[in-house]
Amino acid sequence: MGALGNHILVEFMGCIPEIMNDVSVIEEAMVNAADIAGATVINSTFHHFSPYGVSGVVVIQESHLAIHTWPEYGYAAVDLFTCGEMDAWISFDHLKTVFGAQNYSAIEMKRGSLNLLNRVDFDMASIREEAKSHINPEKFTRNVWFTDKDDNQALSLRHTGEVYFDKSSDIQRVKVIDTYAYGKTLTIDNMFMCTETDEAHYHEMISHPVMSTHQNVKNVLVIGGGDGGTIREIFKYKSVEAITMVEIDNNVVEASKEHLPHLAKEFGNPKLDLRIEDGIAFVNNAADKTYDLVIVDGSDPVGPAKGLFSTEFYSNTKRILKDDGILVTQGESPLFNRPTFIELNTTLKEIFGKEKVNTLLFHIPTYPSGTWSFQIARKNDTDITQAKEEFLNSNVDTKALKYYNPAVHNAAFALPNYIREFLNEL
Ligand code: SPD
Repeated sequence: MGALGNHILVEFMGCIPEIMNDVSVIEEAMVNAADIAGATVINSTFHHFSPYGVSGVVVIQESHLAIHTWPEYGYAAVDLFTCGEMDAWISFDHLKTVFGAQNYSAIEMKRGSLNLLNRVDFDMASIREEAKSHINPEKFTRNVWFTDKDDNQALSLRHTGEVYFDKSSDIQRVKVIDTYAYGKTLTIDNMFMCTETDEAHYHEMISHPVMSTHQNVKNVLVIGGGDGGTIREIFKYKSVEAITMVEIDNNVVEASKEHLPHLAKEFGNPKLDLRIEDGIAFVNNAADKTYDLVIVDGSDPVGPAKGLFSTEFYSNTKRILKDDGILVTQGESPLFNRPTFIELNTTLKEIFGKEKVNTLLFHIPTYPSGTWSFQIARKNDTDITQAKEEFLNSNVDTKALKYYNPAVHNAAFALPNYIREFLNEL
């Protein structure tokens, strides 16, 4: 007696870790594995999880192929469930090759043994008639998802599976993917950095509140910011004479120049001194009282950006600011990265003084939780919480901006009670 289906449970071991962490390569390999074995692909759904791992399913008319990967172990658990004539061992061979598996084991089992099943009679004729009206989709639907997550929360964006840029170095992995809802998107180490659609929220809010408060910024230091979005905003002010941008990873600059031209438009500005080197070392060695404004436009506190959250780094930024200088730094999320958010605020208050540090909140849908912050520290007593409308009107066309305006400026410094409470500001 036969069975309805055949199920091969596969352990692929010693696989190439980079491939095990690459949702686009895995999706393509799984769809091709189905295809070359003669299956009809109906749909594919794949998720990448930050920092590691991919899960996905290819639904085929003949059942499904599924995968879960653990890149840190070079391991993939694969299910090849088929019925009919399809030979799933062809899919197996294809995946073994693409994944570079050094080792494998497989258990093959029959599913739906006809020894155990009783066939139920039903009206086949009418079902056949109805079936004629169903046609298989001309092109199967792909669902490839990028997920930025911690242990308890995640944000996923569906993308086309197309990867425009993908370079890894000792520093980090930089990618540009194409998301359906937010356009081209820069990711670093599998975390969202900027999307075409909402990058302006971030870059306008890191720039205009501090630029308009200071009112005469001439010399600027940007640490990080290799995508170019921040300098694009800062160069809107006529007073700016020089920007030194210290970006640790040239791949970020390259990715942006090649694929995100709306961000990269000021890289050719002759007032820009772009240095590809470590921002922390640069700040350590910079001369006292040099800058009107220091902007720390870094990524999250893992990998190379970790040192951008330390006491030593911020003591040095204070030292290199002029007496009326201002520091603005990427402050993480009060909802997603609360310990880092609090620690950074506390560190800055210790260094600059409690009254000279302000938290600015803004909305950005593509960062986990959607609520993000900048911490702003001043050396003098200028009030940053009220927009300087007159100055803004005569310097920037705020109506042409996407997110920032004077009312948004004022509102951004209003903190909800729960945040004031954990920042000890109630
Ligand atoms: N979790 C995302 C934090 C990213 C901060 N940096 C973004 C760089 C934009 N220039």
